[in-house]
Amino acid sequence: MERSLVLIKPDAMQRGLAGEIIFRIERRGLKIVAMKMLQMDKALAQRHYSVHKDKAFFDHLVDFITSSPVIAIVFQGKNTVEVIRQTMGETDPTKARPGTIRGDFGIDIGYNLVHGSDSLQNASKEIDLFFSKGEISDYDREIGKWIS
Ligand code: IDP
Ligand code: MG
Repeated sequence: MERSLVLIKPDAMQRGLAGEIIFRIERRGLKIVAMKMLQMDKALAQRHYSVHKDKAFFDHLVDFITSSPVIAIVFQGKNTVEVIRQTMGETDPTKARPGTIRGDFGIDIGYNLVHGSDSLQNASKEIDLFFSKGEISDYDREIGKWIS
Protein backbone atom coordinates (compact mmCIF):
# COMPACT_ATOMS: atom_id res chain seq x y z
CA MET A 1 0.00 0.00 0.00
CA GLU A 2 1.20 3.49 -0.86
CA ARG A 3 0.43 6.89 0.58
CA SER A 4 0.54 10.26 -1.21
CA LEU A 5 -0.05 13.87 -0.24
CA VAL A 6 -2.67 15.91 -2.08
CA LEU A 7 -3.17 19.64 -1.67
CA ILE A 8 -6.33 21.36 -2.84
CA LYS A 9 -4.65 24.60 -3.94
CA PRO A 10 -5.92 28.16 -3.31
CA ASP A 11 -7.43 28.53 -6.82
CA ALA A 12 -9.52 25.40 -6.30
CA MET A 13 -10.60 26.61 -2.86
CA GLN A 14 -11.59 30.02 -4.26
CA ARG A 15 -13.48 28.41 -7.15
CA GLY A 16 -15.35 25.95 -4.96
CA LEU A 17 -13.75 22.90 -6.56
CA ALA A 18 -12.50 21.14 -3.40
CA GLY A 19 -15.34 18.63 -3.34
CA GLU A 20 -15.01 17.88 -7.05
CA ILE A 21 -11.30 17.16 -6.72
CA ILE A 22 -11.64 14.99 -3.62
CA PHE A 23 -14.57 13.17 -5.27
CA ARG A 24 -12.55 12.29 -8.36
CA ILE A 25 -9.57 10.93 -6.44
CA GLU A 26 -11.61 9.14 -3.80
CA ARG A 27 -13.78 7.54 -6.49
CA ARG A 28 -10.72 5.83 -8.00
CA GLY A 29 -10.73 3.68 -4.87
CA LEU A 30 -8.16 5.51 -2.78
CA LYS A 31 -8.86 5.89 0.94
CA ILE A 32 -8.59 9.16 2.88
CA VAL A 33 -6.45 8.48 5.95
CA ALA A 34 -5.85 12.13 6.99
CA MET A 35 -7.29 15.51 6.04
CA LYS A 36 -7.13 19.12 7.29
CA MET A 37 -7.65 22.67 6.07
CA LEU A 38 -4.80 25.01 6.88
CA GLN A 39 -3.28 28.32 5.92
CA MET A 40 0.28 27.54 4.75
CA ASP A 41 2.87 30.06 5.88
CA LYS A 42 5.87 31.10 3.84
CA ALA A 43 8.25 28.74 5.67
CA LEU A 44 6.07 25.69 5.03
CA ALA A 45 5.56 26.72 1.39
CA GLN A 46 9.30 27.12 0.86
CA ARG A 47 10.00 23.70 2.39
CA HIS A 48 7.22 21.98 0.47
CA TYR A 49 8.45 23.45 -2.85
CA SER A 50 12.19 23.42 -1.98
CA VAL A 51 13.12 21.46 -5.15
CA HIS A 52 11.92 24.47 -7.15
CA LYS A 53 13.82 27.12 -5.16
CA ASP A 54 16.04 28.12 -8.07
CA LYS A 55 13.23 28.37 -10.61
CA ALA A 56 12.00 31.71 -11.94
CA PHE A 57 8.44 30.97 -10.79
CA PHE A 58 9.40 30.07 -7.18
CA ASP A 59 8.43 33.37 -5.50
CA HIS A 60 5.14 33.47 -7.36
CA LEU A 61 4.49 29.86 -6.41
CA VAL A 62 5.10 30.59 -2.71
CA ASP A 63 2.85 33.69 -2.85
CA PHE A 64 0.16 31.70 -4.63
CA ILE A 65 0.13 28.67 -2.33
CA THR A 66 -0.01 30.93 0.76
CA SER A 67 -2.73 33.22 -0.67
CA SER A 68 -5.69 31.26 0.71
CA PRO A 69 -6.25 28.19 2.89
CA VAL A 70 -5.56 24.80 1.32
CA ILE A 71 -6.88 21.34 2.14
CA ALA A 72 -4.15 18.76 2.75
CA ILE A 73 -5.12 15.11 2.34
CA VAL A 74 -3.27 11.83 2.69
CA PHE A 75 -4.65 9.18 0.35
CA GLN A 76 -3.75 5.52 0.74
CA GLY A 77 -4.14 2.55 -1.58
CA LYS A 78 -2.61 0.60 -4.43
CA ASN A 79 -0.26 2.58 -6.74
CA THR A 80 -1.47 5.77 -5.03
CA VAL A 81 1.25 8.11 -6.30
CA GLU A 82 0.75 7.11 -9.95
CA VAL A 83 -3.05 6.96 -9.75
CA ILE A 84 -3.24 10.49 -8.33
CA ARG A 85 -0.76 11.92 -10.87
CA GLN A 86 -2.83 10.34 -13.63
CA THR A 87 -6.11 11.67 -12.21
CA MET A 88 -4.61 15.21 -11.87
CA GLY A 89 -3.18 15.31 -15.41
CA GLU A 90 -0.09 17.10 -16.72
CA THR A 91 1.32 20.05 -14.75
CA ASP A 92 0.39 22.45 -17.56
CA PRO A 93 -3.42 22.34 -17.92
CA THR A 94 -3.16 23.14 -21.63
CA LYS A 95 -1.30 19.81 -22.02
CA ALA A 96 -3.46 17.86 -19.58
CA ARG A 97 -5.93 15.51 -21.22
CA PRO A 98 -9.67 16.11 -20.93
CA GLY A 99 -10.99 13.83 -18.22
CA THR A 100 -8.21 14.80 -15.84
CA ILE A 101 -8.72 17.40 -13.10
CA ARG A 102 -6.31 19.90 -14.66
CA GLY A 103 -7.53 19.11 -18.19
CA ASP A 104 -11.14 19.73 -17.22
CA PHE A 105 -10.81 22.75 -14.93
CA GLY A 106 -7.48 24.48 -15.64
CA ILE A 107 -6.05 26.77 -18.30
CA ASP A 108 -2.84 28.21 -16.77
CA ILE A 109 0.23 26.40 -15.35
CA GLY A 110 0.31 28.76 -12.37
CA TYR A 111 -3.29 27.89 -11.46
CA ASN A 112 -3.46 24.13 -11.79
CA LEU A 113 -5.72 23.42 -8.82
CA VAL A 114 -4.12 20.45 -7.16
CA HIS A 115 -0.82 19.06 -5.88
CA GLY A 116 0.05 15.37 -5.75
CA SER A 117 3.39 13.87 -4.69
CA ASP A 118 5.55 12.75 -7.61
CA SER A 119 7.29 9.76 -5.97
CA LEU A 120 6.97 7.53 -2.92
CA GLN A 121 10.06 9.12 -1.38
CA ASN A 122 8.70 12.65 -1.82
CA ALA A 123 5.26 11.54 -0.65
CA SER A 124 6.72 10.41 2.64
CA LYS A 125 8.63 13.69 3.11
CA GLU A 126 5.61 15.80 2.18
CA ILE A 127 3.23 13.88 4.44
CA ASP A 128 5.64 14.46 7.36
CA LEU A 129 5.59 18.22 6.61
CA PHE A 130 1.81 18.42 6.98
CA PHE A 131 0.82 15.67 9.40
CA SER A 132 2.03 14.14 12.65
CA LYS A 133 1.82 10.35 12.95
CA GLY A 134 -1.17 10.69 15.29
CA GLU A 135 -3.16 12.63 12.72
CA ILE A 136 -3.12 9.73 10.25
CA SER A 137 -5.76 7.05 10.83
CA ASP A 138 -5.36 3.76 9.03
CA TYR A 139 -8.56 1.72 9.05
CA ASP A 140 -10.12 -1.13 7.11
CA ARG A 141 -12.99 -0.60 4.71
CA GLU A 142 -15.41 -3.39 3.78
CA ILE A 143 -15.31 -2.20 0.14
CA GLY A 144 -11.51 -2.60 0.05
CA LYS A 145 -11.71 -6.17 -1.33
CA TRP A 146 -13.75 -4.94 -4.31
CA ILE A 147 -11.17 -2.31 -5.28
CA SER A 148 -7.80 -4.04 -5.10
P1 IDP B 1 3.49 19.24 -10.37
O1 IDP B 1 2.62 20.09 -9.49
O2 IDP B 1 2.72 18.68 -11.54
O3 IDP B 1 4.24 18.19 -9.62
P2 IDP B 1 6.01 20.69 -10.55
O4 IDP B 1 6.92 20.68 -11.73
O5 IDP B 1 6.43 19.96 -9.32
O6 IDP B 1 4.56 20.21 -11.04
O7 IDP B 1 5.77 22.23 -10.19
C1 IDP B 1 5.16 22.58 -8.97
C2 IDP B 1 4.14 23.66 -9.23
O8 IDP B 1 4.82 24.85 -9.64
C3 IDP B 1 3.16 23.37 -10.36
O9 IDP B 1 2.06 22.59 -9.95
C4 IDP B 1 2.74 24.76 -10.77
O10 IDP B 1 1.77 25.28 -9.84
C5 IDP B 1 4.02 25.56 -10.57
N1 IDP B 1 4.77 25.66 -11.83
C6 IDP B 1 5.50 24.70 -12.44
N2 IDP B 1 6.06 25.15 -13.57
C7 IDP B 1 5.66 26.44 -13.69
C8 IDP B 1 5.91 27.46 -14.67
O11 IDP B 1 6.62 27.26 -15.67
N3 IDP B 1 5.34 28.66 -14.43
C9 IDP B 1 4.55 28.92 -13.33
N4 IDP B 1 4.31 27.99 -12.39
C10 IDP B 1 4.84 26.76 -12.57
MG1 MG C 1 5.74 18.37 -8.19
